[in-house]
Amino acid sequence: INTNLSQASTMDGFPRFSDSCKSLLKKHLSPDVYLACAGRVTPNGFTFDAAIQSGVDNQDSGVGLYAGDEESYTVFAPLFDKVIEDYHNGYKPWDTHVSDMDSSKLQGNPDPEGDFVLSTRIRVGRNIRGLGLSPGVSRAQRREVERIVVDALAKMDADLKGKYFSLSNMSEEDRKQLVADHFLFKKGDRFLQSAGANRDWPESRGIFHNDEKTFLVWVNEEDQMRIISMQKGSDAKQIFDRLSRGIDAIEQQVKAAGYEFAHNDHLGYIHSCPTNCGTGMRASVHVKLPNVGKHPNFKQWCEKLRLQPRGIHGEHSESEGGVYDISNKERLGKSEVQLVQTMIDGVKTLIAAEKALA
Ligand code: ADP
Ligand code: CIR
Repeated sequence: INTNLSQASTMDGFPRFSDSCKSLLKKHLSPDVYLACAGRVTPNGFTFDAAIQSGVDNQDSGVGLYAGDEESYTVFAPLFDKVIEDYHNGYKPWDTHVSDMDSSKLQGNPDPEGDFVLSTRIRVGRNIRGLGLSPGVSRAQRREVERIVVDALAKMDADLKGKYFSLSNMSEEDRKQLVADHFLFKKGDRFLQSAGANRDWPESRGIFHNDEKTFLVWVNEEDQMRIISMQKGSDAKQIFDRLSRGIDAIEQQVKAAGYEFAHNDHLGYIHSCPTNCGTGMRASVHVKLPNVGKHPNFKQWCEKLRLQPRGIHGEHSESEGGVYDISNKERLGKSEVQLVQTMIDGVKTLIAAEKALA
């Protein structure tokens, strides 16, 4: 397999973008970048066409590209580097990423009276080195991931102890309820569908959770693992602490099984979507902002606070009853502690604005 830059590329396959398309893929896929990448393929056989298919099919993508394996980030670096720099606030190809999971450093509560924040959730993604990322994983590798992760989760104890529910055995009613209650991923996401990440659905997918549904792990969705800590209210410190213990406990078991998390000093934890590299962390609140949310400057304010607004059922959904999902936008180049603090401080500012506008 030739992963060499010198392999001849032509513009014959250059994608068409609509005038209204605002994706980072369209913005950064110049003819030069295309010619540098189009003839390349990763050592695992993941092609450049596969990496950009989601953004070509879905012209309303915000980003529009996915990695099929850890090597995609280097083999297709002319495109991935530019998108990463743009999304993660100027992060450069020579920058290094540092992790910090010390929850005792977190300051303050965004809503101590409990009038605005309904619930808080912090998630990270993790993938296992050598087993493909969802757009490029083979069926056998996906089965191996489920086996490793389910074995690891069976060893959780105390408040992290729980049960694994395979999607293949789950009733449609139970599945829908878990999605509606904000615990489980959606089915048939068209962005992941085009990326090839939904092959063999629902095989090898599932969810683990403790009795209280405050510690959850999604298996083989967009990433091999999404590790989640959530609860009602706004005690980010407690949620972060539970998450941190959960990640450590899983990592220990993954190592005992002879594997390791895919990670490097530049990209932090490797994820299938370039928006998630680094910490893979999205710390969010569901918060009542009926006045701020409909203000014409809402999106600009969020951008300035380095926050991302989403709707009530997550990405690509709408707000209902003035409740928004507000989280940190960046995940790379800042530590986990810094990102959760960004969310806490920014949400405090938005709540102050909501009070002023009410
Ligand atoms: P991800 O967070 O993994 O990027 P989504 O944006 O699709 O993915 O969100 C996944 C689910 O988590 C959705 O059902 C969403 O409503 C829910 N969720 C996100 N933040 C919160 C929160 N603070 N409280 C309760 N549910 C939340
Ligand atoms: C898009 O470009 O809009 C989708 N591919 C999602 C991008 C970021 N979200 C994510 O990783 N969950």
